[in-house]
Amino acid sequence: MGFFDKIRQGLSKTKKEGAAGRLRGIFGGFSKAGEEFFEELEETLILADVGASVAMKATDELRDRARSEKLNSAEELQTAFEQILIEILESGGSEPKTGSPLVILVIGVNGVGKTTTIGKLAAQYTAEGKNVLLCAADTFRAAAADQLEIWAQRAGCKIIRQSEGSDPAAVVFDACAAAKARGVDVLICDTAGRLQNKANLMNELSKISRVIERELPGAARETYLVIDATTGQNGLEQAKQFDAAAELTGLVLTKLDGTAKGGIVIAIADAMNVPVKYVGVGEQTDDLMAFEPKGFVDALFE
Ligand SMILES: Nc1nc2c(ncn2[C@@H]2O[C@H](COP(=O)(O)OP(=O)(O)OP(=O)(O)O)[C@@H](O)[C@H]2O)c(=O)[nH]1
Ligand SMILES: [Mg+2]
Repeated sequence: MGFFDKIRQGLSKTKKEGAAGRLRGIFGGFSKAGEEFFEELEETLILADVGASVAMKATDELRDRARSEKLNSAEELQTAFEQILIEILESGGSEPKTGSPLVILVIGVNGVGKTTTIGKLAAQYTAEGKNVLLCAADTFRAAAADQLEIWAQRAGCKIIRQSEGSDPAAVVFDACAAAKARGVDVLICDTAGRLQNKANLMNELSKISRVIERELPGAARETYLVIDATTGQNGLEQAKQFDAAAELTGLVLTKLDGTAKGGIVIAIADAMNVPVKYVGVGEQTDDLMAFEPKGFVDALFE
Protein backbone atom coordinates (compact mmCIF):
# COMPACT_ATOMS: atom_id res chain seq x y z
CA MET A 1 0.00 0.00 0.00
CA GLY A 2 1.38 3.39 -1.01
CA PHE A 3 2.47 6.23 1.15
CA PHE A 4 -0.76 8.02 1.93
CA ASP A 5 -3.21 5.30 0.94
CA LYS A 6 -3.98 4.44 4.54
CA ILE A 7 -4.71 8.04 5.43
CA ARG A 8 -6.81 8.36 2.34
CA GLN A 9 -8.74 5.28 3.40
CA GLY A 10 -9.40 6.76 6.83
CA LEU A 11 -10.39 10.16 5.54
CA SER A 12 -12.84 8.73 3.07
CA LYS A 13 -14.23 6.15 5.50
CA THR A 14 -17.77 7.24 5.05
CA LYS A 15 -18.45 8.93 1.77
CA LYS A 16 -20.73 11.64 3.07
CA GLU A 17 -19.24 12.27 6.49
CA GLY A 18 -15.54 11.99 5.71
CA ALA A 19 -13.57 15.21 5.33
CA ALA A 20 -12.31 14.14 1.93
CA GLY A 21 -15.77 13.33 0.62
CA ARG A 22 -17.21 16.62 1.78
CA LEU A 23 -14.36 18.68 0.34
CA ARG A 24 -14.57 16.87 -2.97
CA GLY A 25 -18.30 17.44 -2.91
CA ILE A 26 -17.93 21.19 -2.55
CA PHE A 27 -15.48 21.60 -5.38
CA GLY A 28 -17.28 18.97 -7.46
CA GLY A 29 -20.64 20.71 -7.13
CA PHE A 30 -19.13 24.13 -7.72
CA SER A 31 -21.11 26.60 -9.80
CA LYS A 32 -19.71 30.03 -8.93
CA ALA A 33 -17.28 31.62 -6.50
CA GLY A 34 -20.07 33.36 -4.61
CA GLU A 35 -20.64 33.83 -0.91
CA GLU A 36 -22.58 30.56 -0.70
CA PHE A 37 -19.56 28.60 -1.90
CA PHE A 38 -17.18 30.17 0.60
CA GLU A 39 -19.60 29.69 3.48
CA GLU A 40 -20.06 26.05 2.63
CA LEU A 41 -16.31 25.58 2.41
CA GLU A 42 -15.76 27.16 5.81
CA GLU A 43 -18.45 24.98 7.37
CA THR A 44 -16.93 21.83 5.88
CA LEU A 45 -13.52 22.70 7.28
CA ILE A 46 -14.97 23.11 10.76
CA LEU A 47 -16.70 19.73 10.48
CA ALA A 48 -13.35 18.22 9.51
CA ASP A 49 -11.85 19.38 12.83
CA VAL A 50 -9.79 22.17 11.30
CA GLY A 51 -11.18 24.55 13.92
CA ALA A 52 -13.16 27.75 13.45
CA SER A 53 -10.23 30.16 13.34
CA VAL A 54 -8.20 28.27 10.73
CA ALA A 55 -11.34 27.55 8.72
CA MET A 56 -12.06 31.26 8.58
CA LYS A 57 -8.45 32.18 7.82
CA ALA A 58 -8.13 29.66 4.98
CA THR A 59 -11.48 30.60 3.47
CA ASP A 60 -10.71 34.34 3.67
CA GLU A 61 -7.37 33.71 1.99
CA LEU A 62 -9.05 31.80 -0.83
CA ARG A 63 -11.63 34.57 -1.26
CA ASP A 64 -8.79 37.11 -1.56
CA ARG A 65 -6.84 35.04 -4.05
CA ALA A 66 -9.96 34.30 -6.09
CA ARG A 67 -10.56 38.02 -6.40
CA SER A 68 -7.00 39.19 -7.05
CA GLU A 69 -6.04 36.29 -9.32
CA LYS A 70 -9.47 36.10 -10.98
CA LEU A 71 -9.97 32.42 -10.20
CA ASN A 72 -13.32 31.24 -11.47
CA SER A 73 -13.30 27.54 -12.21
CA ALA A 74 -13.56 24.79 -9.61
CA GLU A 75 -10.16 23.56 -10.71
CA GLU A 76 -8.40 26.88 -10.23
CA LEU A 77 -10.01 27.38 -6.86
CA GLN A 78 -9.14 23.89 -5.68
CA THR A 79 -5.49 24.27 -6.70
CA ALA A 80 -5.28 27.60 -4.88
CA PHE A 81 -7.00 26.15 -1.84
CA GLU A 82 -4.68 23.15 -1.69
CA GLN A 83 -1.77 25.58 -1.80
CA ILE A 84 -3.22 27.55 1.12
CA LEU A 85 -3.54 24.39 3.24
CA ILE A 86 0.01 23.31 2.35
CA GLU A 87 1.32 26.73 3.40
CA ILE A 88 -0.40 26.39 6.77
CA LEU A 89 1.02 22.89 7.26
CA GLU A 90 4.52 24.09 6.38
CA SER A 91 4.34 27.13 8.67
CA GLY A 92 5.78 25.15 11.60
CA GLY A 93 9.09 24.92 9.76
CA SER A 94 11.37 21.93 10.19
CA GLU A 95 15.05 22.62 10.70
CA PRO A 96 17.13 19.51 11.24
CA LYS A 97 18.75 19.51 14.70
CA THR A 98 22.51 19.29 14.96
CA GLY A 99 24.50 17.54 17.66
CA SER A 100 25.01 14.03 18.93
CA PRO A 101 23.49 11.79 20.03
CA LEU A 102 19.97 12.44 18.83
CA VAL A 103 17.75 12.35 21.91
CA ILE A 104 14.00 12.09 21.38
CA LEU A 105 11.73 12.62 24.37
CA VAL A 106 8.24 11.32 23.65
CA ILE A 107 5.34 12.77 25.64
CA GLY A 108 1.57 12.96 25.57
CA VAL A 109 -1.66 12.03 27.31
CA ASN A 110 -2.62 8.43 28.12
CA GLY A 111 -3.03 5.89 25.38
CA VAL A 112 -2.27 8.15 22.41
CA GLY A 113 0.38 5.81 21.02
CA LYS A 114 3.67 6.99 22.53
CA THR A 115 5.19 3.57 23.15
CA THR A 116 4.03 2.23 19.79
CA THR A 117 5.49 5.25 18.00
CA ILE A 118 8.81 4.74 19.80
CA GLY A 119 8.84 1.10 18.71
CA LYS A 120 8.26 2.14 15.11
CA LEU A 121 10.93 4.86 15.28
CA ALA A 122 13.43 2.44 16.82
CA ALA A 123 12.83 0.04 13.95
CA GLN A 124 13.35 2.81 11.38
CA TYR A 125 16.58 4.04 12.94
CA THR A 126 18.05 0.55 13.41
CA ALA A 127 17.17 -0.24 9.80
CA GLU A 128 19.26 2.81 8.87
CA GLY A 129 22.16 1.22 10.73
CA LYS A 130 21.94 3.50 13.76
CA ASN A 131 22.85 2.37 17.26
CA VAL A 132 19.55 2.90 19.09
CA LEU A 133 18.86 2.86 22.83
CA LEU A 134 15.38 3.02 24.36
CA CYS A 135 14.69 4.43 27.82
CA ALA A 136 11.68 3.18 29.78
CA ALA A 137 10.90 6.31 31.77
CA ASP A 138 7.29 5.23 32.12
CA THR A 139 7.78 3.64 35.54
CA PHE A 140 4.14 3.96 36.46
CA ARG A 141 3.34 0.34 35.60
CA ALA A 142 5.78 -2.55 35.15
CA ALA A 143 3.82 -3.49 32.04
CA ALA A 144 4.90 -0.23 30.38
CA ALA A 145 8.57 -1.21 30.43
CA ASP A 146 7.66 -4.74 29.33
CA GLN A 147 5.77 -3.30 26.36
CA LEU A 148 8.77 -1.15 25.40
CA GLU A 149 11.08 -4.13 25.81
CA ILE A 150 9.05 -6.09 23.26
CA TRP A 151 9.44 -3.23 20.79
CA ALA A 152 13.19 -3.10 21.52
CA GLN A 153 13.48 -6.80 20.75
CA ARG A 154 11.54 -6.34 17.52
CA ALA A 155 13.78 -3.48 16.45
CA GLY A 156 16.90 -5.25 17.66
CA CYS A 157 18.04 -2.52 20.05
CA LYS A 158 18.84 -2.21 23.77
CA ILE A 159 16.67 -0.75 26.52
CA ILE A 160 17.37 0.86 29.89
CA ARG A 161 14.77 0.19 32.56
CA GLN A 162 14.40 0.20 36.33
CA SER A 163 11.86 -1.27 38.71
CA GLU A 164 8.27 -0.09 38.77
CA GLY A 165 7.79 3.13 40.74
CA SER A 166 11.36 4.42 40.17
CA ASP A 167 11.88 8.10 39.57
CA PRO A 168 11.49 8.58 35.79
CA ALA A 169 14.22 11.25 35.79
CA ALA A 170 16.60 8.71 37.38
CA VAL A 171 15.93 6.22 34.56
CA VAL A 172 16.63 8.97 32.05
CA PHE A 173 19.85 9.81 33.92
CA ASP A 174 20.92 6.15 33.61
CA ALA A 175 20.02 6.08 29.94
CA CYS A 176 22.05 9.24 29.25
CA ALA A 177 25.08 7.68 30.98
CA ALA A 178 24.64 4.47 28.96
CA ALA A 179 24.27 6.48 25.75
CA LYS A 180 27.58 8.22 26.44
CA ALA A 181 29.39 5.02 27.42
CA ARG A 182 28.11 3.00 24.47
CA GLY A 183 28.38 5.61 21.75
CA VAL A 184 24.68 5.48 21.02
CA ASP A 185 23.41 7.40 17.95
CA VAL A 186 19.76 7.70 18.93
CA LEU A 187 18.28 7.66 22.43
CA ILE A 188 14.48 7.56 22.61
CA CYS A 189 12.76 8.10 25.97
CA ASP A 190 9.28 6.78 26.67
CA THR A 191 7.24 8.54 29.34
CA ALA A 192 4.02 7.74 31.17
CA GLY A 193 0.84 9.18 29.74
CA ARG A 194 -0.40 12.19 31.70
CA LEU A 195 -3.19 14.69 31.55
CA GLN A 196 -2.01 18.11 30.49
CA ASN A 197 -3.70 19.79 33.47
CA LYS A 198 -1.85 17.79 36.16
CA ALA A 199 0.82 20.26 37.26
CA ASN A 200 3.02 17.83 39.22
CA LEU A 201 3.17 15.40 36.29
CA MET A 202 3.95 18.20 33.89
CA ASN A 203 6.77 19.35 36.18
CA GLU A 204 8.18 15.85 36.02
CA LEU A 205 8.59 16.31 32.26
CA SER A 206 10.46 19.57 32.78
CA LYS A 207 12.75 17.74 35.19
CA ILE A 208 13.43 14.93 32.69
CA SER A 209 14.19 17.52 30.06
CA ARG A 210 16.69 19.24 32.35
CA VAL A 211 18.43 15.93 33.09
CA ILE A 212 18.97 15.33 29.36
CA GLU A 213 20.22 18.90 28.91
CA ARG A 214 22.71 18.50 31.75
CA GLU A 215 23.93 14.97 30.99
CA LEU A 216 24.09 15.23 27.21
CA PRO A 217 24.76 18.92 26.54
CA GLY A 218 25.89 18.32 22.96
CA ALA A 219 22.84 16.29 22.01
CA ALA A 220 20.45 17.05 19.17
CA ARG A 221 17.24 17.40 21.14
CA GLU A 222 13.78 16.54 19.91
CA THR A 223 10.64 16.53 22.03
CA TYR A 224 7.72 14.94 20.26
CA LEU A 225 4.18 15.34 21.46
CA VAL A 226 2.06 12.41 20.39
CA ILE A 227 -1.56 13.29 19.68
CA ASP A 228 -4.36 10.89 18.86
CA ALA A 229 -5.96 12.29 15.69
CA THR A 230 -9.36 11.01 16.73
CA THR A 231 -9.51 13.31 19.79
CA GLY A 232 -10.32 16.39 17.75
CA GLN A 233 -9.97 19.89 19.10
CA ASN A 234 -8.75 18.80 22.56
CA GLY A 235 -5.45 17.98 20.83
CA LEU A 236 -4.83 21.69 20.52
CA GLU A 237 -5.17 22.19 24.27
CA GLN A 238 -2.80 19.29 24.88
CA ALA A 239 -0.24 20.80 22.53
CA LYS A 240 -0.31 24.13 24.37
CA GLN A 241 0.14 22.66 27.85
CA PHE A 242 2.84 20.15 26.91
CA ASP A 243 4.75 22.84 25.05
CA ALA A 244 4.81 24.92 28.23
CA ALA A 245 6.30 22.02 30.22
CA ALA A 246 8.85 20.72 27.71
CA GLU A 247 9.40 22.82 24.64
CA LEU A 248 8.01 20.82 21.73
CA THR A 249 10.03 20.41 18.56
CA GLY A 250 7.65 18.13 16.71
CA LEU A 251 4.25 16.50 16.66
CA VAL A 252 3.27 12.95 15.90
CA LEU A 253 -0.35 12.41 14.90
CA THR A 254 -1.38 8.82 15.52
CA LYS A 255 -4.44 6.82 14.50
CA LEU A 256 -4.98 8.79 11.32
CA ASP A 257 -6.11 5.45 9.90
CA GLY A 258 -9.08 5.62 12.27
CA THR A 259 -10.49 9.08 11.68
CA ALA A 260 -12.71 10.43 8.98
CA LYS A 261 -11.64 13.95 9.91
CA GLY A 262 -7.93 14.59 10.22
CA GLY A 263 -8.27 18.37 10.08
CA ILE A 264 -6.80 18.59 13.57
CA VAL A 265 -3.40 18.28 11.86
CA ILE A 266 -4.01 21.61 10.18
CA ALA A 267 -5.39 23.25 13.33
CA ILE A 268 -2.36 22.31 15.42
CA ALA A 269 0.23 23.11 12.76
CA ASP A 270 -1.33 26.56 12.46
CA ALA A 271 -1.64 27.31 16.17
CA MET A 272 1.59 25.84 17.48
CA ASN A 273 4.28 26.75 15.01
CA VAL A 274 5.62 23.26 15.54
CA PRO A 275 6.05 20.90 12.58
CA VAL A 276 4.14 17.66 12.26
CA LYS A 277 6.98 15.14 11.96
CA TYR A 278 5.24 11.80 11.66
CA VAL A 279 1.81 10.29 11.28
CA GLY A 280 0.77 6.92 12.64
CA VAL A 281 -1.52 4.93 10.39
CA GLY A 282 -1.80 1.59 12.17
CA GLU A 283 -0.44 -0.68 14.88
CA GLN A 284 2.31 -2.41 12.93
CA THR A 285 6.01 -1.56 12.87
CA ASP A 286 5.95 0.03 9.44
CA ASP A 287 2.80 2.08 10.11
CA LEU A 288 4.69 5.30 10.79
CA MET A 289 5.33 7.78 8.03
CA ALA A 290 7.29 10.98 7.83
CA PHE A 291 4.70 13.70 7.38
CA GLU A 292 4.43 15.38 4.00
CA PRO A 293 2.16 18.44 3.79
CA LYS A 294 1.53 17.99 0.08
CA GLY A 295 0.80 14.28 0.37
CA PHE A 296 -1.62 14.96 3.19
CA VAL A 297 -3.52 17.63 1.27
CA ASP A 298 -3.61 15.40 -1.81
CA ALA A 299 -5.14 12.67 0.37
CA LEU A 300 -7.81 15.13 1.47
CA PHE A 301 -8.88 15.87 -2.08
CA GLU A 302 -8.22 12.72 -4.04
N1 LIG B 1 -4.99 2.25 14.61
C1 LIG B 1 -3.91 2.71 15.23
N2 LIG B 1 -3.65 2.32 16.48
C2 LIG B 1 -2.55 2.80 17.09
C3 LIG B 1 -1.68 3.71 16.45
N3 LIG B 1 -0.67 4.03 17.31
C4 LIG B 1 -0.93 3.33 18.45
N4 LIG B 1 -2.06 2.60 18.33
C5 LIG B 1 -2.70 1.74 19.34
O1 LIG B 1 -3.10 2.55 20.44
C6 LIG B 1 -3.02 1.81 21.64
C7 LIG B 1 -2.18 2.56 22.67
O2 LIG B 1 -0.86 2.61 22.21
P1 LIG B 1 0.39 2.84 23.18
O3 LIG B 1 1.58 2.96 22.32
O4 LIG B 1 0.41 1.83 24.25
O5 LIG B 1 0.02 4.26 23.78
P2 LIG B 1 0.78 5.08 24.93
O6 LIG B 1 0.63 6.51 24.58
O7 LIG B 1 2.15 4.57 25.09
O8 LIG B 1 -0.11 4.71 26.20
P3 LIG B 1 0.25 4.98 27.75
O9 LIG B 1 1.67 4.63 27.94
O10 LIG B 1 -0.68 4.08 28.49
O11 LIG B 1 -0.04 6.43 28.01
C8 LIG B 1 -2.43 0.46 21.27
O12 LIG B 1 -3.47 -0.46 21.13
C9 LIG B 1 -1.76 0.73 19.93
O13 LIG B 1 -1.66 -0.42 19.14
C10 LIG B 1 -1.99 4.12 15.09
O14 LIG B 1 -1.32 4.91 14.44
N5 LIG B 1 -3.12 3.58 14.54
MG1 LIG C 1 3.15 3.87 26.76
